[in-house]
Amino acid sequence: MRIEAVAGDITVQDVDAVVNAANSSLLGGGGVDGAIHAAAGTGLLAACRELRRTTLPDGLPTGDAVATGAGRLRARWVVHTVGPDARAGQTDPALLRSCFTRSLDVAAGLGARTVAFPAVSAGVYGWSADAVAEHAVAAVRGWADTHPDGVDLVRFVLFSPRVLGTFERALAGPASGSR
Ligand code: AR6
Repeated sequence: MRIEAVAGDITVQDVDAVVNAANSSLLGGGGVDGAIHAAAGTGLLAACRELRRTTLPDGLPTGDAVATGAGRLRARWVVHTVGPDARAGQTDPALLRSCFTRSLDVAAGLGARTVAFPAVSAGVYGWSADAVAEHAVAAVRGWADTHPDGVDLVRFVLFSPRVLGTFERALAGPASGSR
C-alpha cells in the first residue's frame, strides 16, 4: 500500500472514499465536516439522517466509522468517523487510531482501493497535529501490515503547510515492520 501526504482540500480528491471528521450526530458541523457536506450537497445529509433513523439512532460512537454515498463529490463514498474530543478529556490514542483503522475496514469492505483522510481531531477537537500525524501514520501502517491486499492508496490531505509538515515527518519515520 502506498501512503502519501499532500496539501489541499479533501473535497476535490479523486479517490474512491473520502473520510469525514464528523461528530456523533452525523448531522454536519464545521471544519472539514462542513466542507464535505457543502461540496457533496444535501443528499449527504439525507443519507446521514437515514442512518440515524435506522441503524444508528444514538449516533456514531467515537472511534467508529460508517459509510454513505458521496453525493456530488468525485468520490463514491464518504466514510464518516468520529475522532476523540480532547476538550472533553478524550485523550486516549487508541480512540484516534481506531478512527483510521475502522475507516479503512469500512472503505475496504465496500471495495474502495483509494482512500483520503483529513487530520481527524486536529481541529475543533483539539489534538495537536504532531500527535494526530504520529497516530494516524502508525494506525494506517499497522492496518496495511495485517491487510496486505486491503487498499492501494491512503492519502492524507492536509489543509495547511504546517500540518502537512507534521505528516511528512511522521511518514519519514521507520515503517512499522522495521521497528
Ligand atoms: N480539507 C482538508 N482538511 C480540512 C478541510 C478540507 N476542506 N477543512 C478543514 N480541514 P476539524 P475535528 C482540516 O475541526 O478536529 C466539526 O464541526 C482542519 O484544518 O474539521 O475532528 C465536526 O462536525 C484540521 O486540520 O475536525 C465535529 O463536531 C482537520 O481538518 C468536529 O468539527 C480537522 O479539523 C470535529 O473536529
